[in-house]
Amino acid sequence: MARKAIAPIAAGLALVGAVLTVPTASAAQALAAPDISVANVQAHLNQFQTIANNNGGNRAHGRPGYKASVDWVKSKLDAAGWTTSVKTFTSSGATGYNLIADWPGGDANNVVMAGAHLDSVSAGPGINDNGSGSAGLLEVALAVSRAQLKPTKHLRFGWWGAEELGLVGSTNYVNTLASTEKSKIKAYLNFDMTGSPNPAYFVYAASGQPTGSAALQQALEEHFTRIGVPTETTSVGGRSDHAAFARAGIPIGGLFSGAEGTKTAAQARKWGGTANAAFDPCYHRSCDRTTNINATALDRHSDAIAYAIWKVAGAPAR
Ligand code: DPN
Ligand code: ZN
Repeated sequence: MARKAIAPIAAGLALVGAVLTVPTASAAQALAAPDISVANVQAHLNQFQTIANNNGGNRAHGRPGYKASVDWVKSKLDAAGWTTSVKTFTSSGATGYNLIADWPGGDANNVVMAGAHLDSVSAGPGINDNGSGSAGLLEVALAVSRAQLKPTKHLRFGWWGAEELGLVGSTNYVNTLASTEKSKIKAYLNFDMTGSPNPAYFVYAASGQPTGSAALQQALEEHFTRIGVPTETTSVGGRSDHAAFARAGIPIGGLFSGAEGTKTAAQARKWGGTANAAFDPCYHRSCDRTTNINATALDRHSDAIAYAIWKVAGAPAR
């Protein structure tokens, strides 16, 4: 979304609903989360780039490149056996679209959601922001299908519209859900920017969020720990689509490889890359193209998404 600050989430909601149980470490050892193919994720990014190229250079809300992105992701999910629906809303005089996908099965009263915004800014194709999170989540959805996963909990993924106009799609989704449906959602994981060219490895801080969850933070950190990549926590506040879920009292977590912020010397020592330079110098610019992706960061983040989803949804060991 835009870089403008968003009204802080009411502090009074702190910790409401933040109780969440996930399997213990020993159960995690038996996790059979797949290694997500970064080549497949990159192929999805190439598709987003092509869609932008064919539609005036962007995939922005209200522009044809956004709807084309929705149609393409939906077709992949439908072919893989997900149950999809497109929910419309209106923003700035244009129709917006959220794409919702349910994996059949699991406890319908115990829903684990994950989401990524699918729209770009109008200035460019939005490949890192947020083709990266959208493509990673799509490839994890396809991996769920390949595994014919039978998780304990019900899995639902969302690709949000009009995030860049002020978190409009995700807010519309949460605010139009019946309260009984809202109360079934036990976790929301957000993936907004996961392939930054000068990457960070940030996990949303449980303590920095109104309903940040230590269990979700840990599930998101665990893959990085196993591959020996240090993470830092970050307080993303209300800057992405988790915000509406947090306001509704739903435990949230997420991953973030950095935007306009500057990498410190200490961060460059532990993560490589360039100190005193932006994590993503093409943030919200026309140069946010497929060339604006660090493949190693994209790979690690996509694997971490799969790991966390397998773990939080209670996927059985093979
Ligand atoms: N979607 C971008 C933004 O809201 O400015 C990137 C971002 C995501 C920034 C998550 C902070 C946290
Ligand atoms: Zn974004």
